Amino acid sequence: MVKTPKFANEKVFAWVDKWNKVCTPDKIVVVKGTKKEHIAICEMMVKNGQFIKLNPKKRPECYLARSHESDVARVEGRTFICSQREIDAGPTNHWMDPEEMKKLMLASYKGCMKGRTMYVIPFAMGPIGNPITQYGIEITDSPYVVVNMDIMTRTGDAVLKHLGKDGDFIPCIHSVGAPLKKGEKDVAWPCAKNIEDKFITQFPEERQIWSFGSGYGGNALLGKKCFALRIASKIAKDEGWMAEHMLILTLTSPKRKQYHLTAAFPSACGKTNLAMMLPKLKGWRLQTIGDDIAWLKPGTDGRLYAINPENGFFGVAPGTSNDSNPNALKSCRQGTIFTNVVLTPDGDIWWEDMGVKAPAEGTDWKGNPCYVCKDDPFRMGPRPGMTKKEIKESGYVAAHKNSRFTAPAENCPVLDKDGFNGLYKGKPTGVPIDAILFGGRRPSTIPLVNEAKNWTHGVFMGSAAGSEVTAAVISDQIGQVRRDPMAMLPFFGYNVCDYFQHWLEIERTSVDATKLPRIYFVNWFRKGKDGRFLWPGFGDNSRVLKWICQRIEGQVRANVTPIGNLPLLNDIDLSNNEGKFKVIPEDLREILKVDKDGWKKEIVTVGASYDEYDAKASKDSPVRSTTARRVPRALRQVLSEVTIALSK
Ligand code: GTP
Ligand code: SPV
Ligand code: MN
Repeated sequence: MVKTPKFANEKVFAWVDKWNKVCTPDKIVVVKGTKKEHIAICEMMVKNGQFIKLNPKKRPECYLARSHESDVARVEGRTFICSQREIDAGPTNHWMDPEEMKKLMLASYKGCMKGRTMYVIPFAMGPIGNPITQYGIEITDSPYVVVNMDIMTRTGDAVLKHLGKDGDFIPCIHSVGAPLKKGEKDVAWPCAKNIEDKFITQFPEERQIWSFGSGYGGNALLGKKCFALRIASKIAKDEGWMAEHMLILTLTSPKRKQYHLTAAFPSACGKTNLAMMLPKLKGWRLQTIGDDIAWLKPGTDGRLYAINPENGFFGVAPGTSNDSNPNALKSCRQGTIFTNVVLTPDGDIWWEDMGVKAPAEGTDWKGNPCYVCKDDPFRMGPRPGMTKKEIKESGYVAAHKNSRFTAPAENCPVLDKDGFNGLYKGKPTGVPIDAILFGGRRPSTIPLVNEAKNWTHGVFMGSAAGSEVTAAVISDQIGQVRRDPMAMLPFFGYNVCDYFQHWLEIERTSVDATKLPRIYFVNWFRKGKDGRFLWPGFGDNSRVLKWICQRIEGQVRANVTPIGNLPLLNDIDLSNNEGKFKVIPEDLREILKVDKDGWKKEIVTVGASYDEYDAKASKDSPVRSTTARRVPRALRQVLSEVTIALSK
């Protein structure tokens, strides 16, 4: 066994020592968090065949990784909330008794790092020293995880220094689950190939994270979904704040008034795009604070203040283009890790809908050759000379649908540096939030934008959110609409009904509830009968954000309907309506209507999701001891009010 290194913090030492004994690595490296170290690990991975170095003239300090085919997205079926009692994990989570889970996983971890290096990553979720920031120690045997964590979080010595002798942190253990025999050569993407051998486990009471068998994204970069959402949502509930799957942005009006908005959309439903959007409306300026996670705390004035706990973007590559999201493309110009995209012959990268012509030949995400399509220079196929139709029918994509870039936030040309550093008017409070948006991919029924009548109605809207399942998760239900309350379905660290109650408590316990953000529901994804999008989206979404700001200022009236407050047709600013994508006025009329029949069905399925949550609670604890175990009465009340209003 190798010797456990010394740490000033006894708890850090104990965590590392424990796993050193279990995992028996060949070597232990404590991550310093310097650029030199980052590059050295990347270059070592190039030597080992785990990274491809991209052309430094085109993409300085950028690398490409190709994952194993079994390891391309989050695995919700293998994700567990192991609270002491099943009821505390709630009806939406997979649960197992914590002691049983530990026994099971310890057997997997035994000797799992043989032949490998154990890295110890001290990391911060949030700017180091900010009062909202929390800290973690991730142990991992994946150098890919180390360099991705370097980008996605603040890592290294500065964190250990901040922790001092007895600072607290969230202990995290991760292994790809692929020990090496003596002399055995490593593969390009080590992982446990059987899905049943992968575990993504949260222990919410102990505040620990154990992950095994996957090296990809939210399964392995434990600061992100496991910590900043699942564990943090539980801490937030206990302490009276909120950990949400939300982007944060700063919007400045032509009159220079600043607004801060957050938006919760499910995975691959447009957070990164909205967070960096280039407004089509002249005079409006948008800046990015975060693109995936927000931690919100009630301030002494009753407002909610938000920070982005992350330090980089783990963004969906396909679809990212100069037309859709130029600022994301610019964020990938250097120091970026690409995973599962196409490699071009000149050492650059390519993906579907990048808005860049495909090279004649390239290498697809599986490492196989791919070729430009015969009749569409923006597509690639697995054989030379294929037509667009042939490629489409084969279902082939050259870049995986959930291929991603890991880019440093500091690369973003429109980063709101103060907000990103947790500062507002020089103080480390985070930024005060004016509006919270919910949304999802809904081809029908849900209008372009809908304002909640009050906080409780807004919580209802969030609880009723639904979306088509995307490739961000390994699932056989991609494309089907599922309920995804607050875009948190895969990320609740506790019982969803308690989570709803917690949202309601935020208002009840507020020192000044009139200062809470207004709540809106948006849908950029309405489709016509012909399958075409009825709204151009992207930069045109600024038209909706302007309306929201005008509502906040009381400058425009609304169409008060049974489902909420909708814009009057003429209040959506259609200036500068030109370019590749345009708003078509008839379509706009369509997506601002209340589709009564559609809504009657919608509301029934919302009720059915509530019933499902309640049924599970009844099964687990037949005695109705606390209402918090069930969908809160206040939300049932809104449901019946909307139902009655729709029937009139
Ligand atoms: P995660 O990183 O998985 O949480 O995803 P995300 O919510 O950040 O989604 P992202 O912004 O990466 O967008 C995912 C996909 O949605 C991309 O293919 C985008 O092109 C597409 N998309 C984003 N915004 C819009 C929009 O306004 N309209 C349309 N039609 N598509 C959009
Ligand atoms: C998501 O799925 O919401 C993501 C990607 O942001 S992952 O980090 O893999 O969860
Ligand atoms: Mn996300």
